[in-house]
Amino acid sequence: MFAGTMRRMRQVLFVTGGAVLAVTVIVGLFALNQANQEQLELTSRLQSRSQVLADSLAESIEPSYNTKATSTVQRVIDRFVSSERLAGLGVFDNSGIAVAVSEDIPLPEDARFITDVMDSDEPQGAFVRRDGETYYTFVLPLHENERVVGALAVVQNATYIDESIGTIWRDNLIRLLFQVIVFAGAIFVLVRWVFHRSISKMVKSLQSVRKGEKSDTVSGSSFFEPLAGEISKVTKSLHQARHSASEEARMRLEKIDSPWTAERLKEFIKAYLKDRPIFVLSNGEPYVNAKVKNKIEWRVPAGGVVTAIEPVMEACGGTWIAYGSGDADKETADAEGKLKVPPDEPKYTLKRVWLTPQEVKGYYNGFSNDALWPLCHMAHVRPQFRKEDWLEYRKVNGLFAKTFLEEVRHVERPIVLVQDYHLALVPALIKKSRPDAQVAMFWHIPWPSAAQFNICPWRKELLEGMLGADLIGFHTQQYCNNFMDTVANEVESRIDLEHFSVFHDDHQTFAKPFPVSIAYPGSAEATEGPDPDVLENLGIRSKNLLLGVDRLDYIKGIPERFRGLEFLLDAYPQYRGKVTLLQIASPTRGSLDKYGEYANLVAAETERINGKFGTREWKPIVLERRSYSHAELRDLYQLADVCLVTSLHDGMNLVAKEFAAARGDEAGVLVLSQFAGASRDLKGALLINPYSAEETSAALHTALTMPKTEQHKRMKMMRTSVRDYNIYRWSAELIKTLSQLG
Ligand code: ADQ
Repeated sequence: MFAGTMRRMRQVLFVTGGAVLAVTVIVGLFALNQANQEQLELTSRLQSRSQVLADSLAESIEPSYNTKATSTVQRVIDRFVSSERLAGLGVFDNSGIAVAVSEDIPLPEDARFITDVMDSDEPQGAFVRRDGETYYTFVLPLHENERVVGALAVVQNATYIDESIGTIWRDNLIRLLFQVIVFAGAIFVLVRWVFHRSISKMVKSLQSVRKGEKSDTVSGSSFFEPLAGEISKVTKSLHQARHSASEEARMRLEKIDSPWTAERLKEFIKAYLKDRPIFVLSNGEPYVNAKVKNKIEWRVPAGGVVTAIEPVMEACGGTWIAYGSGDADKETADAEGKLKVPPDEPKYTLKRVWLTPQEVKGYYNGFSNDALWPLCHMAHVRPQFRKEDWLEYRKVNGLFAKTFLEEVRHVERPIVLVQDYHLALVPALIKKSRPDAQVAMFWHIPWPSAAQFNICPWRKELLEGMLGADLIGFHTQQYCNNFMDTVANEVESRIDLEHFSVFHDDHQTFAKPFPVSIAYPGSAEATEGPDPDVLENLGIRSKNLLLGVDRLDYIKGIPERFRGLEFLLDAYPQYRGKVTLLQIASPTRGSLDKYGEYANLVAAETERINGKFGTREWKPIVLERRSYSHAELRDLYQLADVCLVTSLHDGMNLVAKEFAAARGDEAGVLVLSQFAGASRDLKGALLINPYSAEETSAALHTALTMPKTEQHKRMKMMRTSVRDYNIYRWSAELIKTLSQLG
């Protein structure tokens, strides 16, 4: 707020300063012109006066001069000097030697001035400065029988010319000062209170019209009324266009083959849920507020759950309950931990849950990420089951459930979408207090085999917690099958394999695949080409760009990807100096040792491979250990020849889908791990086993030599599948299935 005011103030001062400068220049030029004219006029008058004087004096002197009566000449001079108040007079012979001069006559320093006048036989004048005074010396040749025999110098004090010019400048400066004060004041007032106020008022009014907080009429001050009127008309047409888009979307609702959009989802939700609000519960929040150099900023954290759910919330509105992890999260939320987001254009409510460091350690770092995450991913990292972590996990799940239950105290049949493995116990906790709530749980990571899940000491409690949901969604049918096997092994229940449901404790839970996706069309689609300087700024000049984008997580197979590249450079030396793998890796879960060690391993492998092949001009791997914005990533997706997704195991992997969505040119090749859920959806990708460097290298070679027509064919296939099953359709199908359950 303060920064905004300062910025506006600077703008006002800038405009005022500019105007003052313009006035100063104009007045300055005007004064200069006036001074020049005055000088010319005064000088010309002085010259003609001197000429007249010199002529009449010459007439008196020439007879005496002819008779060489020096004393007579001297007398004439003295009399003239005193009677005409001259500064001096002098008569010189034809070699320039003084014949008779008045006392202390100021003459030009260059003695040749007088002889030059005689040589040219042309009268001339010159200004002379002496003792702070200015004199004008006019020299006239004297004649005898038309022959120049000497010269007469008439000297007048010309200081008054300087004084007169000085007065002109002084008067003009005073006038300028006065004008500047009046002018600057007027402009300041005009800009600050008339333009600025009116424009701010109009912007505010326009914003509330855009957000639908008021009708279509934009208001401004009377000064801007015509403009405000025009904008109102445009807003009205926009509103009408929105309305007809929404009508169209409503009409298309039942047409299966038309693409899903945010608008269509909105209409669908209206039709299906009437006015029932949607609640989302997840560990991670979509917007984190953090202090950067004493300023509060917000960022969207890197991660698949946020990428998937955010567009749905933007389209449908509702409340998203999540852990507030940013160091400025409390300051930016109200007393209930709530704020409207997205910050730029609020569309739904984010309610933050506050956790203690001990809870974060046990529930998040401990049980969620050090036990469940490795348990569900086959990445050969041993899960750590600690009783104290489990207790915190139970406690925090209870806290999330309680927060939700308070929020829906007055809501009938609330709909809630519980996200991911951090909150497995929440569905049963909700159902226990609110049997009328419709609960869906989405499991964003793989579900392992029953035998693998069996090693978890609290498997039964976890499964029973999940079975509180009416619907459990997984990315693939395989994960649903694994889940059913696990339930059959561990929980006393009846399994209905025909409908893929479980009866447990008089409650039926359905398990279904809903392959998660991204918002496409939407921000994933680029409207303009990538910024070509991006690679130059990273020092990448290679002919071919290979790209990896991941959280720095051991399931993502980053060192394996590097070894695939190493294999390629060994097997096909022709690629040395020609290809660079740009790896964007955002640090994640930093407080867990395994993640620190993994980050070090990735850095060490980068160094090793760069040391092995790199030259002064070229590095095979460029590692960027930071988070990129979605817009920056889109540029890179568009510039890449090959995108590498080599997860050792991955629920879905949205980077693969983002790459396809960004390629409006239908070029580029996706090399994709067969162990990522996305390999089921993206049929145009080159599938690999990431554990085999040889296979990765062979796929890279195929990708780098793939004809354009083949690339187009494959990319088109992938884009069609992402467009047809985008995140809007994903959520529509999930919500539709849930709402039809009872
Ligand atoms: P993640 O494991 O986080 O998600 P993924 O699906 O690939 O993995 O999504 C990552 C998201 O974060 C993408 O939108 C990507 O653009 C972004 N991202 C990754 N690295 C980034 C970086 N360096 N800078 C900025 N953004 C970055 C989990 C599961 C996945 C599943 C999703 C959704 O592990 O298997 O696909 O949830 O269900």
